[in-house]
Amino acid sequence: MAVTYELVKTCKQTGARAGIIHTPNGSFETPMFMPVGTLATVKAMSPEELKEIGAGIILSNTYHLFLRPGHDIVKEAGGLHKFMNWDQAILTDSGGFQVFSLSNLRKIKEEGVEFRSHLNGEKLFLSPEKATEIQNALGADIIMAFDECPPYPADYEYVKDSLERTTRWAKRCLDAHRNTDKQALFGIVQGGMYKDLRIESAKQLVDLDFPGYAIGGLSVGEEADIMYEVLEYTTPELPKDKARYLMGVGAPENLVEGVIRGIDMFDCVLPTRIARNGTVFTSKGKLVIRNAQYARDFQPIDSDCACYVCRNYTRAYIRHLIKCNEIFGMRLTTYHNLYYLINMMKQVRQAILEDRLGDFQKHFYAIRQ
Ligand code: PRF
Ligand code: ZN
Repeated sequence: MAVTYELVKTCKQTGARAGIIHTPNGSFETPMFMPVGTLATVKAMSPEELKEIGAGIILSNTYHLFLRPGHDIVKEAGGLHKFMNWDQAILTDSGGFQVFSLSNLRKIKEEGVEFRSHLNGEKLFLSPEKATEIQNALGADIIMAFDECPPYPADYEYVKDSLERTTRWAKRCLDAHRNTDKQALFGIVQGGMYKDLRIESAKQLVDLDFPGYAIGGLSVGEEADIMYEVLEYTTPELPKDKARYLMGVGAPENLVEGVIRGIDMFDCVLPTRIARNGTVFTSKGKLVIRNAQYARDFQPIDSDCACYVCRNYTRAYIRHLIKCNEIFGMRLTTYHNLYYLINMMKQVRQAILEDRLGDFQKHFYAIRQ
């Protein structure tokens, strides 16, 4: 198998999992947050910096690389790892979600999705076969099935039809996959916020025996408690010896709650996106560095953070750079936010190993303002 999940420990306080995921481009410890490199770059970060902060895997996007520069060019370069000079693991999302969130005028048919490029309006088509072919050309270690992420809210009948189509599409992705020894294809559980539909979706995908499973269709505008509830009844349906990935979730408290409900991997543009407009994570909660109150604040972003940025730069300086739209300001805030999440996950993993994630969770909320 191209990718295997090794379960190392289950926390006695919470049931959370500590593991290791082995891929052809190295192993990484879980739970893990994956930085997003949509266009074959994690905005403002070099591969060397990503390694320095402990990112063992990054995520990239089929939809974007299909539009620009085209998967043929990435393939000609020797694949995505070589193209972007990243020698550790990569996961590509299938485009299933981006087609719905970014493109215009999409038409969903059994065959696939017709849509117009968000860049130039060009008429394009993605199907399970096409999304798999593109991901085979890009060569990521983990690739995703082509799915439909229904909007929220959506009525029961719509979500039921949608998840059943997503299962048929998942089967077509498996049949189209040409590189099973080097790339693991993960299935994506859908089913909206309906318990029986989530369970139906999970059972259908587990029957297809994917090497790993994602939970899609969450963090689409629902309350956090609803997301937690969906996780509570969905993860028990998934095999214990395979990785579970919660797609598009990246707020610190959502990561802690997701891990407690059995999730191993997360990704989200949130830490990098908010960093570029000057919002940073700290152990006491989010801080908007643009605010006037930091103009003469010569402390680091987070005095509990050991990152390069917090060891060398002040809030006042970073605020100045961000206010002036200086590139270096965005590099510093991005570096800190990614370090913060990856380091938080390391602490979560250590707490799992020592059967005290419940205590960690209490302390995590207690110090937030
Ligand atoms: N499907 C895919 N990618 C995704 C999602 C999904 O449902 C989400 C939902 N939050 C984020 N990214 N393929
Ligand atoms: Zn820091």
